[in-house]
Amino acid sequence: MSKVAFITGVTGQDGAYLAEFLIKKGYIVHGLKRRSSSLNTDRINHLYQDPHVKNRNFILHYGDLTDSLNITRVIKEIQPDEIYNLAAMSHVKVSFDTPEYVANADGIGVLRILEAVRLLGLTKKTRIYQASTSELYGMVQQVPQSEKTPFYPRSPYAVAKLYGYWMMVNYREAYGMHASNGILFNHESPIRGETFVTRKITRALSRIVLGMQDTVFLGNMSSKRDWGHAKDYVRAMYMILQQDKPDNYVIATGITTSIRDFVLMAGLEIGLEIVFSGKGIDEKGVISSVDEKIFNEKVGEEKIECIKDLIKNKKPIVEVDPAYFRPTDVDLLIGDPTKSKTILGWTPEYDLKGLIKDMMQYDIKLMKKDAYLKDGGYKTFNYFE
Ligand code: NDP
Ligand code: GDR
Repeated sequence: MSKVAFITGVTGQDGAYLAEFLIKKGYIVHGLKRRSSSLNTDRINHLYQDPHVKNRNFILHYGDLTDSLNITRVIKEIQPDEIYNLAAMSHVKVSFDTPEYVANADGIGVLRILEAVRLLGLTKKTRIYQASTSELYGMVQQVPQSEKTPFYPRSPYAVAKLYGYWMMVNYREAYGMHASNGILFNHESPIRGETFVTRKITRALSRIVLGMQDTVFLGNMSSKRDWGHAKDYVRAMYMILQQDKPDNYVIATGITTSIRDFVLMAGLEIGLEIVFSGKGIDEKGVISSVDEKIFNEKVGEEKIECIKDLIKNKKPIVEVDPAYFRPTDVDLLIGDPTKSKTILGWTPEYDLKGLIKDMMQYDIKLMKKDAYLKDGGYKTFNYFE
């Protein structure tokens, strides 16, 4: 008999990778998707199965984490062996604009799932994974951060996630439920949301070298993140639910890098050397040189003259816009993954260089497609914030 998994947030970055991973493992995967005025299933279209096909192993349900009746009904119908609660309004900056909604979806949403499982009498059958986050550490109390580091959340998003974290612990202790928290540090990929900083950078650099955009505006470039690849991190989620006992696990690489250095590394990936000068909101990044061999191989020699012009004119390609500053930011995150390494046996396959290579390759190709459409007189999607 195949195991049955229920993934909330299946249309998101992690949901898409996890659904693919579990289907390959032989699971029947059910996913919760929100109704939206335009299709929002881009990341999972390759997994889609026509509802008229018999014995489907990927099934979508309409729903929303803010609707208890919906969540309870869907769980009743599915009777899942495993629930992965990945749904959330996951953008930290946006959570300052929509704090009440975030408390409802990201915080109370977790309670709705736990209560549904309890009320339906599934506490012994259903294991639950909660997408907890390194944002819980906020103003960090220890470096590096482990499962024992005290939390100090710094955004409405992180405060809502803190509620969800402790609800998981409480239901585990109160009702003996197999309820686990993965405290995941930032993880990215070619299908990362376009407004998170890594993807914003890889997309913008790709557009700049193809002559489709002049500048990328960023916020706080000095903050540091412990970045991994989402493919490695969804594997950790699965491993957490295969343990006999529920627990909390930090998933991280143990290496931290500033946003500024991410820009430099993304540039080097396609042969560009970028240098920064100036301080605060006057900081700017320009291309100082190009490795033609790498550039021609990764982008294409037809664009080399434009790059030479950018170098000659010293035209800034990176600038600061305070609109992207947060009322309170998280300056430094670096995880200690010792527990997940020793107990789960989890180790990441990608390092940051490999992650950036994957993202740049994807975005160069994507933007070349856009440029081609534009040149042919066709409309392209608007991807801007
Ligand atoms: P995304 O933003 O890519 O995906 C979020 C998913 O949640 C989308 O499918 C979205 O649907 C769905 N969603 C949002 N609000 C609701 C709601 N009210 N009801 C139902 N579904 C909803 O996030 P990621 O894939 O990057 O992250 C997955 C989870 O892991 C999130 O909970 C995030 O907070 C957490 N996390 C992420 C980390 C990261 O670095 N990526 C690190 C640590 C934790 P739609 O497509 O319709 O918008
Ligand atoms: P984060 O990711 O807040 O860590 O949350 P994000 O990529 O948004 O920001 C990382 C850091 O970069 C700085 N920054 C910018 N951020 C954005 N989005 N846009 C910019 O232009 C920009 N310039 C600088 C930010 O200030 C911040 O310091 C992600 C989400 O996936 C959460 O859901 C998840 O819980 C955490 O990672 C772990």
